[in-house]
Amino acid sequence: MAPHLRAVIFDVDGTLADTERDGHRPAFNAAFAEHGLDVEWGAAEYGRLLTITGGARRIAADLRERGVAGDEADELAARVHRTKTALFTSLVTSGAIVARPGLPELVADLAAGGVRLAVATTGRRTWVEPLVDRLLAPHPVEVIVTGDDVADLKPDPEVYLRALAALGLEARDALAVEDSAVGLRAATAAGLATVVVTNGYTADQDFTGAAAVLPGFDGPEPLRAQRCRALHRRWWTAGTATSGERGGTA
Ligand code: XBP
Ligand code: MG
Repeated sequence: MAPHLRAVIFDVDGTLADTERDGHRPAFNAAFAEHGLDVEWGAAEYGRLLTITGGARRIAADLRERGVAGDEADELAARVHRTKTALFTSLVTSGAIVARPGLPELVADLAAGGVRLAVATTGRRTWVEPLVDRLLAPHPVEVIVTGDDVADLKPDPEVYLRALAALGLEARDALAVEDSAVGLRAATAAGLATVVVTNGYTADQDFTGAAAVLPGFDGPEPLRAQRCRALHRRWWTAGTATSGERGGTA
């Protein structure tokens, strides 16, 4: 039987909004300063650090690189990350973070077509909930799974598996939307067809296995509900194709 698209599960950072370079990064830097640390992540350096998912893990890895011992790095990272989370939450509630162009139209179209909405992110619930509310309201987001809810962060599939379980759906019933190779790996490992919408940090990454790789939601062929359905169906019906053939730029 042909697959039927019942839900779209969105990643948050880089997908719903371009949060990383001018949102999370300055919040991390301000937190370092508040804790008296002489650390400032530049835009290019931050891009490299993004392969380490989860803010606390990212800070700890950088502190270890700078010679801070293992346990001490983890404890200091946890404290700095609490400050960063508070700062970034204030940024979110100030309304400074806006949706990527075309996202509101896609979400409205999905909701109008009866496609359920969910979120699967590495970020912390404290800021994820108000951000999702600001960017996706008035459309109901039934399920939000965050970095607080999982034992293992992306590229582990746990966040997507939990989202599917909470929706009561199989992987075949849903489509993931991601911006990064790490996110694609997580969604693919959960068995999901995945559309990648790239951004400045991720455009050159390897997206083999994606249902499509797009530079944005808008463009000559904007991503809307009908195209999501077509890409989802094609990915599943090309089930015997190699992951390379499933990728591409449709
Ligand atoms: C992106 C991440 C997060 C953010 C920072 O997650 O890896 O760590 O960079 O947020 P996704 P936190 O793309 O899955 O949304 O500081 O709250 O971790
Ligand atoms: Mg992302």
